[in-house]
Amino acid sequence: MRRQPLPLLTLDRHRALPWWPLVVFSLACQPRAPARQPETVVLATDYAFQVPHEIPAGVVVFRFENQGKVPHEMALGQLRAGVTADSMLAYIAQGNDPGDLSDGVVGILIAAPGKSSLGTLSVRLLSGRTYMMICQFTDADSLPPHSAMGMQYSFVAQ
Ligand SMILES: [Cu+2]
Repeated sequence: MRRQPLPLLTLDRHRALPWWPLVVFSLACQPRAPARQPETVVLATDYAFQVPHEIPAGVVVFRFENQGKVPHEMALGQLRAGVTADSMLAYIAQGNDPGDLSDGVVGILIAAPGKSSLGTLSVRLLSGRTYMMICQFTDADSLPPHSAMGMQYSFVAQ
């Protein structure tokens, strides 16, 4: 016994499938451009960071603007769970390696004087975790790093 083709697949003059469902389906399946994340702007001055008061957990896109007269960096690190910014600073002040209390550097942005960083830093911040940003640049070998002159900032992602 020979099978008859399924009626839906039969294309002839009398049973032509309408074309518009295919167009609607193909338009619905088009890849969409990802939603653009708003940027969180971190300002650098000589010698401090200006950061929004609250930084939410989740994906955050940082942009770094240098309003100072010397180059600055924003090196962002994630502290180990349970480590506070104060305990980290005390640990560093004792001459210890900050890497001992950190999960690592999340990323670094650099900006020339009066300029914005050429790129942005997209980070997935974990809720309740503490992050520190520092600038380790120095203006001269005889001077301390900018972090010791005030360029350090910590926040807890909410
Ligand atoms: Cu700096």
